[in-house]
Amino acid sequence: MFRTRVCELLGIEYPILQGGMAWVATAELAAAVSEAGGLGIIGAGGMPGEILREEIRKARSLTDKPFGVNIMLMSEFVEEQMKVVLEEKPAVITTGAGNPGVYISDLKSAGIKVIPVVASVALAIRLERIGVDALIAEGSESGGHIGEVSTFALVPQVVDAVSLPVIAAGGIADGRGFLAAFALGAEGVQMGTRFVCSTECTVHPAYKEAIIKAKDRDTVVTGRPTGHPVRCIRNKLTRKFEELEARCAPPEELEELGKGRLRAAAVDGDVEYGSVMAGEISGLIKDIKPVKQIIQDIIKEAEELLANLFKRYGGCDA
Ligand code: TUI
Repeated sequence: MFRTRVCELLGIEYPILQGGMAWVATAELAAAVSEAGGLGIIGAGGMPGEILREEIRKARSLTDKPFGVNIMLMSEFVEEQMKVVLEEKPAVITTGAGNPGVYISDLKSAGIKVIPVVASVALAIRLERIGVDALIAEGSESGGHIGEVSTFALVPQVVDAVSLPVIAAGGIADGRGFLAAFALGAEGVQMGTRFVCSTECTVHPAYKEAIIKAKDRDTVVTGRPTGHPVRCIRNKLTRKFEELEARCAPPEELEELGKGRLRAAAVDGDVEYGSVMAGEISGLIKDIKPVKQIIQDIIKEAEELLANLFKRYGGCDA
């Protein structure tokens, strides 16, 4: 069940992608997700090209299955990262935080599948025209850098605007979210926060604990005045951002405050003064489990839920 064009395109068993989170989605996590039948994605984030090359080679040593690399288009290393991926040729590139238009033809010529993250219908239409393979429609429930439209509203609008397969992201962490995405017309899901709380994720344990402790209202969006809104778990750093924003501090001051903060949380475990980027669905996540179990549980839950919904609302006498 749930075999879609996304499975065919990527050569994977389950239409589940793991978000390519900077400083969090390492070769170990990506390889574990690919081994479990989804698509693991290395987060290139702010890595220099040669470090990215090592991560790609490490993932290759851990799995024979296809995996991807996410290129964060705001990174200062984008050009060298693109050069490395054109040489190393991972199966798939996802992009985020911008318009990847200028890189598409080189990536396609190298035989790499390209799946950009979009946060608007307009960019989805533009990218379909220039030949990308699928799209990830990411709603504002997501962690990290976000757009303005929620998943529930964005996904069906993108699905109606393009013929390409659409993968839903933002606010999905269990079988209910998975099935809801399919009801909206998606042919796959991408999850970030759920995979942070996996055994194989190499992020600092305090980062995982912060997600597990979080309740429904514990994520906040800061940085709107900079034009780069970011969703994180509320802590001393986000309060500092809120203070600066309340007194209309210049955007450069906000940018300065954010520098190096994701690394501080993810690598050093500074969950007070670091950026603990995580989605609104954090409140639903209560445990750390192996990647394989996360994927199996979601598929099983979605299958049972679909059967129960059909029993209750489908059929002739419904
Ligand atoms: O990229 C993300 N999420 C991220 S990147 C990141 S690293 C970071 N570190 C410090 C500060 C800020 C970021 C953390 N989380 N998600 C994909 C995503 N892409 N969300 C929204 C977008 C997006 C936004 C605008 C994609 C395209 C876009 O288009 C602009 C245009 O030119 O049309």
